[in-house]
Amino acid sequence: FPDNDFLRQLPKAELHMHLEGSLEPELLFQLAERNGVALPYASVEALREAYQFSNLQDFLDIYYQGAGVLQTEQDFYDLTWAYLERCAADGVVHVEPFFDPQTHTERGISIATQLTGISRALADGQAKLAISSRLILSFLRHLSEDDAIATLQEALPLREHFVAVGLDSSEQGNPPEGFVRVYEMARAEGLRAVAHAGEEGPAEYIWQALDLLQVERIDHGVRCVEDPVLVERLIAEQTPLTVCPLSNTKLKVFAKMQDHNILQLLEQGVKVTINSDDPAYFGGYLLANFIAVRDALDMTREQAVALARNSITASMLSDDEQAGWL
Ligand code: ES4
Ligand code: ZN
Repeated sequence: FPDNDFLRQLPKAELHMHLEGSLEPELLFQLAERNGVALPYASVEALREAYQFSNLQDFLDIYYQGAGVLQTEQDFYDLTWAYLERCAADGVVHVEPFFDPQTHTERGISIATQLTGISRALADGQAKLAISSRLILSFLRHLSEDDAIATLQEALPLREHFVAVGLDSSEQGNPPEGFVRVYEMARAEGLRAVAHAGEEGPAEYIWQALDLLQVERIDHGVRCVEDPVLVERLIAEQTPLTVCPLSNTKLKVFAKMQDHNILQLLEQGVKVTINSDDPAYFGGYLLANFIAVRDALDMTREQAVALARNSITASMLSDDEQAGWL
């Protein structure tokens, strides 16, 4: 089985992570102090102890509360830069992170403030760490489609900073069919499209994301197994699934890592990748996710190589850019 160094040195891309989900308790406390924000936790340790979730909504409540300390352009820079340093340590060569603009515009922080801080860190990541990146603007599905459209309109003048749109937050009861217009508008602007589907929601939401939103990747997608016809389609079209093993166990999508279906999907021919989702909340960054899958599911070297390779070929890098890592 592949040892940690073997997994670290494999060139890997991370295609599913939320920048706000890489806010470590230490930085969260620092930013709270810097910005004069009162926290309902006495210490870094007390905050970490609160990171016990029984489902997605449990997590989202604490994640949105944590994001409240992010206020200035420098805060968004520091958040993004800390993530990129973790990537460098894990052998991640390319990242396609999400940011959730509505989490911050709701608090009076402009998309320009968010995007300039994030972009400056991503540019430094390329210059100083040789990590390439493409940023994804993600809509919150618990808010209305009109709110998503207003968000897209506010972001379009900063169009050069992001390449795609995504859809995240509370999945059940907020199906993709509610966001057809905003995805149409985004695609008309030349933006690419992905969406979370089939994490807690049913296989039907994966069909909708593919057929109605015309996404090129499904974020999570692990509930596809409940519909064999859908699995056949994902294999035939080689639609990537950006799977997040530690996230899925922390949020009880699977009771334990031994129950996770990622290697079954890989062996069936589905183009699955490994990702960290919200690494500060779920117990580890990309390498920790590879290690957790190896340890629980006896991942072979060949499977590790295939997963790393899938992360490159499922990325939004051009064929020429991908070729350098294959
Ligand atoms: C998320 Cl794990 C997960 N699922 C849906 N939306 C999210 N936003 C941040 N993490
Ligand atoms: Zn996610």
